[in-house]
Amino acid sequence: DNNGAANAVGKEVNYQIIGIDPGAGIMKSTAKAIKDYNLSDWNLIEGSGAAMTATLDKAIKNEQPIIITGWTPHWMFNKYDLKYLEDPKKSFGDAEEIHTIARKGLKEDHPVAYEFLKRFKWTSDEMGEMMIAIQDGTSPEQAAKDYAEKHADQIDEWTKGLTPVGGDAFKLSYVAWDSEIASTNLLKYVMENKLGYKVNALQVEAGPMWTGVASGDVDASPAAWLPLTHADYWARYKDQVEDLGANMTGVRTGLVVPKYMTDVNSIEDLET
Ligand code: PBE
Repeated sequence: DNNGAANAVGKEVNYQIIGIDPGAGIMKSTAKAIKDYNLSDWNLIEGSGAAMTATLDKAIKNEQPIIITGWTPHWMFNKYDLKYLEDPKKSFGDAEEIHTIARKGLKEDHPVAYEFLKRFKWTSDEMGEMMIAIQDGTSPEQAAKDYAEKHADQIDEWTKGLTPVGGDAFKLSYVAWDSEIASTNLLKYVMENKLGYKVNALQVEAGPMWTGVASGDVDASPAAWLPLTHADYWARYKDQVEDLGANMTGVRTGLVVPKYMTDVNSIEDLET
């Protein structure tokens, strides 16, 4: 629709949507939203998760309008008053989950790790505890230790009856998205301190995260957002990986703005 508010907001933010790394699924979903909602005047800006949150922080300090690609769980929703723009055309899907994926043959080669990774499942609030601690300056390693100590019962459930191994090497891959920094560091902590593994957590881009597991170079990753966000990667690699199931349900991606942008409530409002 052609309302004045939408034209105003486009001008105010220079028709820019502040994105993250180009391999992220949310960048593909945003490109789809730009088509679905006829936002041909708009540009999706590439960057990184860290650059996006730095730009957001600056805008909020100056109470300026800004549109970002956002997702939950994320500490930014605790730190700032933000809202998702409604997405009536479902460009960002719904009922999204985070899955753990493993290389073929993991069950035979590392049955203890395999069973642990299958059991690993937590909530968005739980991940939020770790994410906020890291954002407040705790190192990811220390945040994982603190989480594991505070949630000892949960860690016991994940590791119950599993006999620790004697220093086997294990490779995890993840992307430097704040949510995945938290999950990967927790897995590394538990596998090293409760299950006797020596874990190498490789920080990579989204494409290599999938190809690493598909080729067998990497043992597993807790960072597959399905069914929509990583739909392209899943379509390409589903026969070369094993899906160990959801480690978190009820996650979400979309376009996000500060709540003080009261004139903009739906992606439809961005149409010029
Ligand atoms: N994210 C966070 C990722 C998955 C995790 C939503 C930024 C993405 O691929 O878009």
